Amino acid sequence: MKAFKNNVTKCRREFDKSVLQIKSEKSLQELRNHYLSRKRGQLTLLFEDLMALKPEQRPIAGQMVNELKKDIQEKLQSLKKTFKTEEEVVERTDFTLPGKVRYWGAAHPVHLFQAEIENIFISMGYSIEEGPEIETDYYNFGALNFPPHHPARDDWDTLYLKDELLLRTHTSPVQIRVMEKQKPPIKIVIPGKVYRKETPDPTHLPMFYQLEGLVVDKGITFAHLKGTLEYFLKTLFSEKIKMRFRPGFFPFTEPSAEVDIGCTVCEGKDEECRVCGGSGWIEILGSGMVDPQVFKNVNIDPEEYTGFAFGLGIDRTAMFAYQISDMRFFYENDLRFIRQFLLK
Ligand code: 2NM
Repeated sequence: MKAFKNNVTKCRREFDKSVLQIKSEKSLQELRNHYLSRKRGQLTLLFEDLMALKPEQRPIAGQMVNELKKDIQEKLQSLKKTFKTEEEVVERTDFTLPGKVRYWGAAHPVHLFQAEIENIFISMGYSIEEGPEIETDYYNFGALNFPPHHPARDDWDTLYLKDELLLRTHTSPVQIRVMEKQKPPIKIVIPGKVYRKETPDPTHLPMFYQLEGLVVDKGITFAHLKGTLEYFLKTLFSEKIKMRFRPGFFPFTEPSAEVDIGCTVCEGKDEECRVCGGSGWIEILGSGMVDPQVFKNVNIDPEEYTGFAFGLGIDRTAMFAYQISDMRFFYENDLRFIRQFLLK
């Protein structure tokens, strides 16, 4: 009886050990056969040994073997279940379904275009300057020679915050700040957000991007302005682009000129062109020679120094360059739109 008991314990120990090695349904089946096979299974052998015991010992011995058998069956059953669930998961995965698409971010087209413009000016020796978007009335208007009741100061165009504070309507206040601090020669471009009280439509936004430039040195003439802007526009658009200078007016430059380029869409051939309105020309830049009064405001002697300045809307110009029909597309944050410009 003692030897029989030892055999049962040994069998249980061996089973407990082998069950830990089971990694597949196949090895599970092999283990089941080894213990529960009717012909040569370990339990069958134990039952055979049991018959060799004295009749009065058999019930207790039988109980021991039955308990072991039950434990082995339960353990094998639960193992089988874990394999089943793994199998079912594999079966339920439909690899023909489209994967989860993760959209990654992209450089914004307006910023890409801004970088393109900046690089042209960097190649000409300009440096990039930035300044605050909240400005005082003086930096946005006064120092730039706007008379006190100039219509641009009207609430209609300018977003006032409180008292003397407003959202800058152009980046020119940065030019004033630089000229106050830095002696000529000055050769800078200033990109940044500007604000105007506008209702959004295909060509107007209450916030847009501008890039302005300023050159101040001894002997700077309108010829420098013209040559610089011609080189800039030909590099940005194409060597073949048509250009024209028209007289214009700004309080801070004298003389002033508007710069047009030949329409990039219809090339002047479509009388009903939606981009140029049939005129064949697109207004692209404002420019001029810095007014002597502006120099006086920042303590630069206009008898010693002259300079030119210019400005353009980055998003507006990007619209022509990329032939986008509505400037609002830039700010709808639709990745399908924004990601198109990655490779340009
Ligand atoms: C423009 C057009 C023409 C300009 C002038 C100045 C300053 F500060 F020197 F007076 N800054 N920017 C200027 C001149 C800007 O943008 C359409």
